[in-house]
Amino acid sequence: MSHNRFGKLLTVTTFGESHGSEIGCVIDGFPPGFPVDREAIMAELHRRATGRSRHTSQRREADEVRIVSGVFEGKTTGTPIALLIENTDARSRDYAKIKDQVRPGHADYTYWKKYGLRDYRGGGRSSARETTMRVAAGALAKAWLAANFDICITGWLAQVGELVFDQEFSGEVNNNALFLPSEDRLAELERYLDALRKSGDSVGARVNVRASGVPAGWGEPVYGKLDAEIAAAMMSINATKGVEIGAGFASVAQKGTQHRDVIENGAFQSNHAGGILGGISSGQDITASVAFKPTSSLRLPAPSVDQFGNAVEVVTTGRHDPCVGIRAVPIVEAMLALTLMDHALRHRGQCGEQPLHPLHID
Ligand code: EPS
Repeated sequence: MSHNRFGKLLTVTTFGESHGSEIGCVIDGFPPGFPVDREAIMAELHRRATGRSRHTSQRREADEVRIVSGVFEGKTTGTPIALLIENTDARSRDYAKIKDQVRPGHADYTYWKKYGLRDYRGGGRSSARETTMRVAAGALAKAWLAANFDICITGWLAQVGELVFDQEFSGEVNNNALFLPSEDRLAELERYLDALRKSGDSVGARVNVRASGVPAGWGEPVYGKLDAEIAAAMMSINATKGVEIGAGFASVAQKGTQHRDVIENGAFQSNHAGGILGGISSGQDITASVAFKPTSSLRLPAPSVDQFGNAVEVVTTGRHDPCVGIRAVPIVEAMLALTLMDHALRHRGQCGEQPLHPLHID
């Protein structure tokens, strides 16, 4: 299976399956001499981990990261950084019943059609377990962006089903286990999720993300647009069904006079562009919004087929997320961090460190 590598100058190759012995990644192109804080990686992994609340999968992975190479005396050496995490709590027997069956809404069918076989244990490579390594690599990218450019990346849960949370976001509170912008509606969301879990169903979600402090000028024209690569990065996350940059699909109903971000007193007066113009960062906050589908592994029976074409009723047992969008928040942040760091290196490679034009707009 190819296409397991992300990025151009900063590359991350992930490997492993949900129920294999280990998952891991190799990060290549990371600049040398950067201090690596294993605890900071662990903190990010903990934010994404299963079993942090009753509202996410109850699989309890230790997610202890092992730094295998590329770091010497606490600093990156410029050589490939390999990270490994052991899978400690896979329960493959949960999948025995559906090993020949197609879960409606899952990649079971398409993996069979593409490869002729599939590792049915926990979804194998198609499992969201793979996103662990994105978050580990993203933790390094976040730290590098913060140390070198003071860039801050914040994601939050903006919507779950019909519950919309975005309006209250002040930009500060982001530490509750459900990644709500404000704790004021935590109880309401918990009640909603409790009822959902009891019903056996799942629900979709929207995750918003913002990067502040990104200098103007990052990105590429035409085929390497920053917004295109952010969209691709987000679409590569399991269960993503849509990505918006800035005003996104709301742009459809806007007039040009409303959408354009006018410049007065040396500053942009709005940010419908989401911080990207012509595929290149403008220096405004980069904003994106990602839609996650409801997960497809449900204990509620559904009509389907097995691999021999027989009609079956599929019931998925095991430990699943009723709303995968919750744990997607740190993954979205990680993918934005990796995309931005890749572009930082690409920009430096072609244009150097210094701004090439004196005009500056806040
Ligand atoms: C997942 C199914 C569940 C989740 C898993 C993602 O695990 P299992 O494969 O054991 O059924 O717990 O998430 C993780 C293990 C993780 O670390 O994110 C799926 O179908 O995507």
